[in-house]
Amino acid sequence: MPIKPQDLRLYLVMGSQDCPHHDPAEVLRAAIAGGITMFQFREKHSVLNLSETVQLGKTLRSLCRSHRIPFLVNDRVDLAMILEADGVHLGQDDLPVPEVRRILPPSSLVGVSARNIAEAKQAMQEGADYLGVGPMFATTSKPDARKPIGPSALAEIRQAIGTFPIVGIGGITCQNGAAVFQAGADGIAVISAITRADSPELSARQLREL
Ligand code: TZP
Ligand code: MG
Repeated sequence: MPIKPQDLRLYLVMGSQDCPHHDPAEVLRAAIAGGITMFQFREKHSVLNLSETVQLGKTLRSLCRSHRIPFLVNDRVDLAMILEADGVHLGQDDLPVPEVRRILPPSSLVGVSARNIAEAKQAMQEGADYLGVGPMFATTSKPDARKPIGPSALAEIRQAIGTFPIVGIGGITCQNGAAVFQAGADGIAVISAITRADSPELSARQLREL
């Protein structure tokens, strides 16, 4: 089943490392109440061991399932299979899309990170369902993030690839998110704007209004 571009509108990316103030399941529950449209489980540089990761993944997976929110896993195709995820999100250094497609169920969604037109076109040719383009702005959630490319780079990618689904990511907030939509994104992906907010629900609601 192809992705519905409206599912990208407000995409929460999160792992336990992103939730210093609240329990991750509570953050996800609040974010769903606030109107997120898609979720990615991204356990990175976390203190959880693998069995704790699976346990947390199952909890988050079941919350998404009961609210019909697509649940994707970052990088880890094995974890995606264990959790019966709706798909995976792959970076440029992760497994190649065609190989991943061979082992995931046929209807799985595969997202790919792209920073420029060449990476975007390659991901499309290899069969990605959507592109994550960024970092839009400076981010503190990804220690190894490259230099921000800004909404103008997303606009150039949009120009080059037509209507293919794109979500912008990196440093997006209520204040700067509108610029990402204006550049042609179908949606915005955020970590800290929701996970580190005093009220993740209110923050999700405000981001949805963009
Ligand atoms: N990929 C590019 S930037 C980023 C990821 C996972 C981090 C986004 O986090 P935040 O807190 O929304 O800047
Ligand atoms: Mg990755």
